[in-house]
Amino acid sequence: MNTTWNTLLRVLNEHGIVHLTLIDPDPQKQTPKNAAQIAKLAEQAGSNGIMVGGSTAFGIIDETLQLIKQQVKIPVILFPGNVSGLSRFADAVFFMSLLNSRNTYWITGVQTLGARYIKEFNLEPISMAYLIVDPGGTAGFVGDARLIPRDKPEIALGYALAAQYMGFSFVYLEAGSGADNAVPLPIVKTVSKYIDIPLAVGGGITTAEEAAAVAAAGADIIVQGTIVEKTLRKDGSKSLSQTIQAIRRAKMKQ
Ligand code: 1GP
Repeated sequence: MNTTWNTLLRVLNEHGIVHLTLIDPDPQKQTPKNAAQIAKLAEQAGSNGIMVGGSTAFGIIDETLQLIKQQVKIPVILFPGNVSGLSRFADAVFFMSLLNSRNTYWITGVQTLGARYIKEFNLEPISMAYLIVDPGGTAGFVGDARLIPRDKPEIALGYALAAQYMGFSFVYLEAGSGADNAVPLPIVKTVSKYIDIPLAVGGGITTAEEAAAVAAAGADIIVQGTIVEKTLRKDGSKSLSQTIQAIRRAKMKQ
């Protein structure tokens, strides 16, 4: 089946790693036109999909998605921070549950409110267990997360295995957008060693070396947002393409 999830799994099979570029459609951060330019350059650099979303996104998401869809062929996937992050103009949606939230709204509530729109908009839902690791950034604050301590890989593993047993398609370890430090490698190593579903890692991954280390530690999907926006403005797709080559090389060595 030619679904978005199957497309990503095929990339994973072929290259050992998937790279996703996150674009925050918040109008305070960029215009829909800029967002579409970033998406185009990210595709040229070899990124395998565009995630659109953010903890504070609201309002002009439809326009952003329509412009992005005009520019790229790679999948465009919603990463909604709330029901307002849904749009009929994407290919799929990460149907996420913030398992380590204190507030049931983020675990099953927002999903219940959004499910009908996903059906009506004919979006492909891809279930994701969302786990926020200290410091967690805006996502951790908004999502009222009991942040996974950075020195406790076993807690992350417990959540990740529980997610697998509950039937989630994949696990996403999030340190928070713009985090000073990405998810610690021992957490990535421990979780990836024991789970059988794909592991995504994001938040604060900046240099090619850092991304390669996260890939070598066992991540199947690497998500980058902030640094992509910064470097694409500076040098077009050059830095991002170097990062993507670095994560693929890291997997080839294994
Ligand atoms: C998305 O947090 C990631 O979930 C993106 O983080 O903006 O730090 O790359 P960055």
